[in-house]
Amino acid sequence: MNEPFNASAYLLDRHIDKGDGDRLALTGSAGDLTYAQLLDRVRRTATGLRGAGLLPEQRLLMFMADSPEFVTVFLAALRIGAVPVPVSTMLHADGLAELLRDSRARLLAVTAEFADVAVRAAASAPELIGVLTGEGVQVSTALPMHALSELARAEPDGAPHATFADSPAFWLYTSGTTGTPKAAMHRHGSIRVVYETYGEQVLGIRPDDRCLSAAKAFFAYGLGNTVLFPLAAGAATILEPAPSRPEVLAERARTHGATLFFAGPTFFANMLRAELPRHALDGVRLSASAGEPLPASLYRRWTEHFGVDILDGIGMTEMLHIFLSNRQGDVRPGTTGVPVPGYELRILDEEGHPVPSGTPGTLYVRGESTATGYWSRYAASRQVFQGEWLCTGDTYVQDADGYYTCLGRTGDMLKASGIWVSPAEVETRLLAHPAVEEAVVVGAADGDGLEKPVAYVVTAVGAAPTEAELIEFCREGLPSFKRPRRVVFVDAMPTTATGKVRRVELRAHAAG
Ligand code: 3SK
Repeated sequence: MNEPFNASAYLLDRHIDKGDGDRLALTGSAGDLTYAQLLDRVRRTATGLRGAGLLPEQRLLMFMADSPEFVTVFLAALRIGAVPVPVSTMLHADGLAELLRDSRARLLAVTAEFADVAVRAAASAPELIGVLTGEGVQVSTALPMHALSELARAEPDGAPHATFADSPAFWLYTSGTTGTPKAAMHRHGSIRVVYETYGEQVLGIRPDDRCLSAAKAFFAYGLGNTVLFPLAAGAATILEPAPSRPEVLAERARTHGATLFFAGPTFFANMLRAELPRHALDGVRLSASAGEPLPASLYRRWTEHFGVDILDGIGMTEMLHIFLSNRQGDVRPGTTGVPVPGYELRILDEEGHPVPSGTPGTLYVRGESTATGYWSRYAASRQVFQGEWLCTGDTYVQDADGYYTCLGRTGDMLKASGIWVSPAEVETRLLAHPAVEEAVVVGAADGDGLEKPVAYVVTAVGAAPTEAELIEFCREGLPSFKRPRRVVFVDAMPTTATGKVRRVELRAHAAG
């Protein structure tokens, strides 16, 4: 039902109405804000955004570090019915300009770290009418500039704009690992959906929690962890504007009392590599992983070292957050667990028929947090949003107990000797070798033009395995046809802006 609903009021005013205004909402290096203080800032900034010319449903691009300014701008835009669009702070000026033009944004908000790039991009965005600047921004542009600190001195606005649960709320750009960026459009109501499903029923988030995320808030994963879940629960979020590094986050966790810690597999691996002390995350009651499958070996090493459990899950920007996850007390390492309550999954073969358990196929999901489509991308929307179902493009298999395991992107599967080979299976075997730190397997044509597995390997510090040794190790632990025919040693894997391995690049190299 499309009932009146404003997500900003849901995340803030609701707590004040319950008498929780004095509870801590934001903490971190920029200081603390209670719910009442944050709401006051948001209401003033809402007035300021209107004054800067932003109307309901118009876009405001956010090129901002995780900070009180980020949270304030995001919530103030939602409050007036406008559409905040947080984008990756790793973009260069050309990429940012492309998103400004694609979204037809009217305003661009920027924090000091990214101001140079932002003003260069703003010059190539003809529909922009102003730039909102965070603390310490020195640069200037031909456009009107509005300091966020000034906007926050405007008169507090009255009631939130009369949006509905189905009103456009915010957009998040996604490009997968190959394609051009597309904005997934989310509804106000989806924020409540992801909180009541994954937030409450999987994380079990409580008002006394403090959330810390290595994934930044411009990613869907980070936005949920850093803004949506903690504020929906009346809990606190720990904001870290600096790039995520293991030592920095461990220190932040200690000084600000993190109880929930969110990251992706690569970051968990980096934390182990950083040789942090065992007690570094003592106050953390639970961790969550997403972005790519968490190998069982990494899960075991991390949980043994830090003594904190990790719930591995999978989400998509198009679904806003995680819809398949392991559960506390029931983690099956190496699997992605079972559907989050509120979501339905099915695995289909190439003809669109459901496959029996044990047979791989493409994973589809349906749930109430699905984006309404991609902005201005009709063909791509029709491919991905198929009625109520969304095609994830991931190959999954469900075991007899109902647990789901990722076998890679549908396009990542390869055939060797005419039989499907899951790169993940070969990678898991390679990772079991003590000299292997990271492994990625792709398909490449051999001398006969037949596809065979090729492994890319980052070796453990001080180890120097030979190619023959690793191939033999795989032959011993796998059906022989699955063994890599070549092993290429690399210093680091090529990754996308969101830290996912660029398999497409490795495939091109292997073919090369
Ligand atoms: O990559 C994921 O697993 C993910 C998780 C939550 C939200 C968004 C994404 C892409």
